[in-house]
Order: sequence, then structure tokens, then C-alpha cells
Amino acid sequence: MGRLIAISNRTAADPGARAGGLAVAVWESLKSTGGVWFGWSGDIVEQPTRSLHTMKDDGVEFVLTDLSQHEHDQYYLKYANSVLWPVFHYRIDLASFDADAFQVYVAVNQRIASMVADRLKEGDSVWVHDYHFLLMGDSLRRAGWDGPIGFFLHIPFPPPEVFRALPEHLWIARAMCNYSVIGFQSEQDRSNFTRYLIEDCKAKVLDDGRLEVFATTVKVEAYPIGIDAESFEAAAKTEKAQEAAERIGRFLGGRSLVIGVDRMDYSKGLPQRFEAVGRLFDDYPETHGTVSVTQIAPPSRSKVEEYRELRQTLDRLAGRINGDYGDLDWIPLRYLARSYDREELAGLFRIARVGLVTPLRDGMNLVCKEFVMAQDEEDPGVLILSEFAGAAEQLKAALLVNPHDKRKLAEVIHHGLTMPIEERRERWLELRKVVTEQDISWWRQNFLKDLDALQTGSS
Ligand code: GDG
Repeated sequence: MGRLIAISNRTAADPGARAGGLAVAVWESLKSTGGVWFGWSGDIVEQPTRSLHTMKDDGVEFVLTDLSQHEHDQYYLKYANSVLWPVFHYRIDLASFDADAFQVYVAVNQRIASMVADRLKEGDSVWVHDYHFLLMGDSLRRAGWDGPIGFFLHIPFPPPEVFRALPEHLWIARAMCNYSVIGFQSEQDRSNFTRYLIEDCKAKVLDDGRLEVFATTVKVEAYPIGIDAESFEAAAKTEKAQEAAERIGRFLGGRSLVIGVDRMDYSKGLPQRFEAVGRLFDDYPETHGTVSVTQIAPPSRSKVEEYRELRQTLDRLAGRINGDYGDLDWIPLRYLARSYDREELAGLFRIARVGLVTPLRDGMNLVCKEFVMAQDEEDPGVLILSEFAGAAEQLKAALLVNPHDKRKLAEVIHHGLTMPIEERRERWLELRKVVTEQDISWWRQNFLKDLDALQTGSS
């Protein structure tokens, strides 16, 4: 294989950012091919120049650009995070449509494409990540690159009826068809995108499954992303993990722990989850004083108005539940708006009786896979998973729920808390098998195999 060239908004240029599975997976591929990783430096400057930050680490080159304040506001905060993020999570109601922001989004995709195109060599394969760069394939083609370009969307792709709400839907879809391979997290996303291309763009499905559309062919597949299962399992057994488990154990005093860990984002279904927890305490008095729910929710993208509102809603709901049910020696629902180390999270997952992962919509959701790998095989906890997370297509042995149905969710939490050990083990073994077999390397290899096949075909 030739060099792999990765493009993503944020890169792992900072060694501290390499702990996550995705960063490690991309890093490994880049290392083995002497590849290059392009993206945003994370800095905002008055006036971005064409001067780039470059650095080399372990054979991998990073080429990073700053964003201007205007680009950061329009491309990143507005178009990517206040238009694409809500619409792709089926939340047209939260989108702030903005034609000017789209123009800046186009310009940033083109600017980064030109900085990439200058450095591409024959034999390279390009791998673009996520919703910040939907147009990158098209921009690279315009800049003269005709080699393979793969694209992986980490968030959901909505049904055509929702996608059409985006004023720029046709522009975006047409641009996306310049990718050679488009990877989605789930069959649901793949079928949503394919249906849009068939209904709106007269796409034809070829015998080999590829789509013929806009006078080109594109491979559209689901490649569900995994985690570094082995390393997360090991993280749960570290000293740091044990210390975290002991700390929370002192607080629990023998009570059962129900845990949730999510970035504070409206897609994660936190208000609905809190309301279901309220129902749990309303409907099952035996949980009073015997069950403690801890939600860890590190704030994210705090500049966007919806996140501030979400924070207020959660404060109000937690206050209500604790006010109604709390006692001198019991806090029913603890909500911690801060982040913890990966090992600490693993330690908390390990001693939890129930893991609550109930997004309203999620591309994949990695937390549920991490929860599975952190469990103690002698006494595994129960995973409650939203049917609207991409992971639900793989993790069928979880207790699958509709997060909007709060009464039912309360019932399922109760069921999880009282599940006999035999059933817990049986379900966990099945979940563990899927998470270890379909891990991050499996994902990366599947995607790159399909991208490489095009390289071979084109050479
Ligand atoms: C996007 C898609 C898709 C969370 N709190 C802390 C912390 N985390 C870690 C988790 C997990 C990661 O962040 C979150 O990943 P998710 O998959 O749950 O969600 P998104 O951030 O929305 O990710 C998603 C993913 O991309 C990958 O393709 O699965 O659907 O939305 O690893 O453990 N990590 C640390 N402290 C925290 O407090 N260290």
C-alpha cells in the first residue's frame, strides 16, 4: 500500500490526544505507510496566512492550519455544529440554517483541500473523516487529484425526508459522490444515503453493489466503528481504575450503581434519561436508598446556545429528583459536569450494576462498547442501550430501549438492577464477543481494504 493521507478537523498532533481508539487506529495506519495527517491546529488567529504548522512524529507528518475567527465562527461553530450536527441527528428544529455560513464551510473545505493537494503523490490513498469535510472529495478533485479518496462519517446520516431540509442538500450529496468509498456507521445510515441518491439523484445500483450517479461510481458501505477492546479491558484493571472504584464505593456504601457517561450534547438524551430516573424512583420505592445513579457529562461546545440550555435543564431535573427523594445519607442522582481520566471511567464502569447509554440518536456510540469491556466476568453489569444508537445493530444482547419512552425505560432500569447473574453473564459474553471481534482494527482494516482495492484497480 502507498502512503495513507488522513484529513480530519482535529488531529492527534498533541500526543495527549492519542489515547482514544480512533486516533490510535488512524495513527497506526499512518505510521506503517509514512503517512500525513492534515487538519486544524486548534488555534484561532486574526488573519490566517497560508503558512502551515508542520511536525513529524514517529514517521507521521502533521500538516495543520489555523482558522481565522470568521472561519471558526462560520465553518465550525455555525455550519458544522449548528446546522449539520442537528440535521444529521434528525433535529431540524435545532438547526440555524445559514447560507453565509455555508459559503465559509465551502471555502474552508477548499482551502484545506488545496493544502493537501499540494502534497499528494501518486500511489497515495486519502481518508477523510466526518461532517466537517463533506465537500473535501469534490474540492480535491477540483484541485486535480484523481486517486482514491475514502470518507467516513462518524455521525448518523438522516433519512432523505430530513436531509432535504438542508437548503444545500443537493450540493452536498453531489460533492460527496466524488469520494470513491463512503463509509457509514450503520446499515440504517447507509440505506438513508442510498435512498436519497436513488430518489433525488437517479442513482442506479450496479451488480457489484456500487452506485452509479452523477456520471461516476461510488461504493457506499456500513463500517461500524469499534474500540481498542483489549486496551480498554486492561484500563479497567489498572491501579487508577481501582482507586476510582474505591472512591465511588465509599460514596455508594453498598448501594447499586447505575452509571452514564456522555459528552453534554442534546443528541445523548440526557433530559429524557433523568426523567426516566425520576420515574424509577416514583414507580419502584424499593430503589430508595438502595440505588444511586451517577451521570458524568463533560461539557462540550459550550459556546453554542443549545448546550447552555441543556445544562440548565439538567440542573433543574437533577434538583427536582434529589429534592423529592434525597435523604441525609443518600443522593439519588449525582450529576458531574466534568471529565475523568479514561482509566477512572473504566473503573467506574466495572463496578456499576447498570450502564445507561440512551442517546436519541448516535452514529455509533463508543461508551456502550467501553462499558462492556470494563466488566468483571464474575459479576458483569447490565448494558441498557438506545435502539437509536448505531451500536444497537451490533449489540443485540443489550437491553434495547426507546429513550423517549420514560416509563418503559424506568422499568428496564429496574429489570437491569434485578437481573439474575446467569442472564447477566449470558448477555455479557455475547456482547463481549462482538466488541472484541469487531474492534477498532477490524474497522480500520475493513475500510482500508476497500479503499486499497481501488488503488490496485486504478494502478
Ligand atoms: C462521535 C459520534 C461515534 C466521554 N467522557 C469522558 C470521556 N469520554 C469518551 C468516551 C468515548 C468518547 O469520549 C465518546 O464517544 P461516543 O462514541 O460516545 O460519542 P461522540 O463523542 O459523540 O463521538 C459517535 C464516535 O464519534 C466515533 O465514531 O461513536 O456516534 O457522535 O470514548 O469514553 N473520556 C474521558 N473523560 C471523560 O470524562 N477520558
